[in-house]
Amino acid sequence: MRVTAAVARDEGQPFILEELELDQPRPDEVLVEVHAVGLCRTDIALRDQWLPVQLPAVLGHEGAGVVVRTGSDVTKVRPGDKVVMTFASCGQCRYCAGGHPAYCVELLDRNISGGRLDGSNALHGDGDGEMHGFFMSQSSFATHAIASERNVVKVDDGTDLDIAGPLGCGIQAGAGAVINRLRPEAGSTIAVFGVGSVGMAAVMAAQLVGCSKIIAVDTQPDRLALASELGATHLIDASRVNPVSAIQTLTDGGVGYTVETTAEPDVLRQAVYSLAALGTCAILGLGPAGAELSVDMTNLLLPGRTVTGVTWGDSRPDEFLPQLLELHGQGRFPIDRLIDTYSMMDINKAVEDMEVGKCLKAVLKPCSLPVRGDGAGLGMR
Ligand code: CXF
Ligand code: ZN
Repeated sequence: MRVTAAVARDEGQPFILEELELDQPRPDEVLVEVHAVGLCRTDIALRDQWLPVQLPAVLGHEGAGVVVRTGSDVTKVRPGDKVVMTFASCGQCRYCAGGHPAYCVELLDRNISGGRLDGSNALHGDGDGEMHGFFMSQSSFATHAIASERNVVKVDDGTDLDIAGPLGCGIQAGAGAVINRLRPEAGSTIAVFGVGSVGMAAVMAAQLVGCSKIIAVDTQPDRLALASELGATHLIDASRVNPVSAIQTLTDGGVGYTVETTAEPDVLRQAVYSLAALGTCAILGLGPAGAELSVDMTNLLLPGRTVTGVTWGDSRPDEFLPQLLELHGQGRFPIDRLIDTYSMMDINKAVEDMEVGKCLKAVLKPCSLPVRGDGAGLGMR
């Protein structure tokens, strides 16, 4: 079928809206009409080749929509069901079997290669137009997407699809790092470095689990102000003060937990050095290739501090995403406060707004290209 998709053709270049051909779902796959899709920093980082995803590609991995058709083996969903698309995993390795699919042994191959494991793609350009079109088992910067049964999460009929997509990646990552992995005890202290959408989800989760001091660290005053409304008890503007000393003063020597969302090596270092003895720092972001962290073995590590990477909130999405939606429905997890909506036509504006911090989380509404010819002059193919 014909679909309209935002294509990443060249490193660092704007996305281009194009008409492409989408295959029918395979037996274990699902065809989804995409109603809305979040823009994640990883989409931008991969377009810019921080990891070698193959281009041209249709990115997008926070899709929410309605099932149109299912492959013959699919039992989890039916046509008409609302779904959120999330990360892919094999379901069989020891990590998947142990309830940690975000650490699947095939995680990078299934999510970052751009295509299916067998090298095939669900999307194709016209003629010999090669297209990598199964990114994170969805390629959802498009009017329609093919996903695997395993990475669609069925959500309630009443779910607002315009805000649900980011649960598939960024929101799940921030909230899950706290709720599923760090598991701070009620009354404990936590600092969140970088309150973009992922950090904001971590702040909301820290409030949900009863942290007594929730310290938001950022360089943008408007983000800090929102973090305060969403649960942060203390705010640190890292452009004005040294966050490590400020945190040590606020907490009598360091926090029990830190969440690092910026993927900047210097900020990660601050997040590690802000920990009290026995504290744990969770690293969430995709950093520059080859970036390293060096820490003092004796003074920092021997007193029991832990530094750990947390992908997709170490979550089991079929359970965790509906739980987060339930909390949202109760007004206890207001992710709508993080979101600005754009037409897919304006994807490059959304990228720019997110990069300069004008918007925390852009959600794109897919649209079809104007009838061939009308796009002339709009910079579209
Ligand atoms: C990232 C997490 C780190 C590995 C690449 C994907 N998550 C999605 O945005
Ligand atoms: Zn993401």
